[in-house]
Amino acid sequence: MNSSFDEPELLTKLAYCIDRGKVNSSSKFPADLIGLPGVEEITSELLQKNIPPKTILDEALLKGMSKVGEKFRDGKIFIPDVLISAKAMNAAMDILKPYIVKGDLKLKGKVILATVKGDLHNIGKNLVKMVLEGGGWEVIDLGIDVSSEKIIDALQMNEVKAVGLSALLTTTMLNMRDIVSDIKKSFPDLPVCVGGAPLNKKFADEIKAGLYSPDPQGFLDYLNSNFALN
Ligand code: B12
Repeated sequence: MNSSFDEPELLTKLAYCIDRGKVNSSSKFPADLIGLPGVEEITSELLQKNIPPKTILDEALLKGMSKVGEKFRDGKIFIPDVLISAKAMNAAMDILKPYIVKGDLKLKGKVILATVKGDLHNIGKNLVKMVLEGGGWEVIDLGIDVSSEKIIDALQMNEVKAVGLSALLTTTMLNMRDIVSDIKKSFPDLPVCVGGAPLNKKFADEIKAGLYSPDPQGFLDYLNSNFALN
């Protein structure tokens, strides 16, 4: 479907579709956009017009997702809204994937995420993953119930800018303490960001994590402002 808009207008529309979670013209959601082109059509049209994938990523997809992250942080939208936008973002990234594989489009860097040993809660960690990926970062998701050894193995195999750890139980907060300490023994300068409902800055300072954010956006902002963007 060719919507015959010019490039800046298409980029703005694409950012809006990410923000609203509009995947394609057949999507039944959002109701007020039924029948209109979504991220799939607009991303393809921009590529057909020879707009560089990096422009599409920076000027539309990341702008749209950053709005989503900020609204979620400010309590203006809720988990289902983030999931819907993440679905739209993934649809666009699927179209851009061949350019990433070819090396035409570089992501900002790699981050490891894990829910700590003993803890099976992954909803919060998955939201962090979506927001970071939506922000242009490559996430190595080690999953739930993750040991220090698994994280250190992954760190040895990948050049990573930071690690994010999640814990939802007061009991597994203690495991988080050990994991942070193990990571810091092998990688003293690596930023480790901790999060999860029972945590606070005081605890993060006590376990010498270095970084605490109550929400995904805080971690994304940290990464974006501390590591050179390509
Ligand atoms: C869903 C849930 C489960 C599901 C998990 C399913 C899944 N796939 O995740 C299941 C049923 C498996 C479960 C099991 C248990 N649960 Co449970 N669970 C919950 C529940 C209802 C919601 C948690 C959740 O997903 N919240 C939504 C997410 C989005 O919030 P979040 O994780 O905090 O993440 C946000 C931020 O904290 C932050 N964040 C999170 N991680 C990170 C990481 C970084 C790096 C950053 C920057 C930010 C960040 O970003 C997110 C978005 O803002 C909570 C109660 C509640 N209302 O919170 C209890 C709760 C966490 N569970 C609890 C308990 C006790 C258990 C069990 C021990 C129950 C039992 N007796 O078996 C088991 C433990 C299993 C285990 N070993 O982990 C207690 C914990 C009490 C405590 N203080 O320790 C709670 C608080 C319920 C209660 N009130 O008693 N649980």
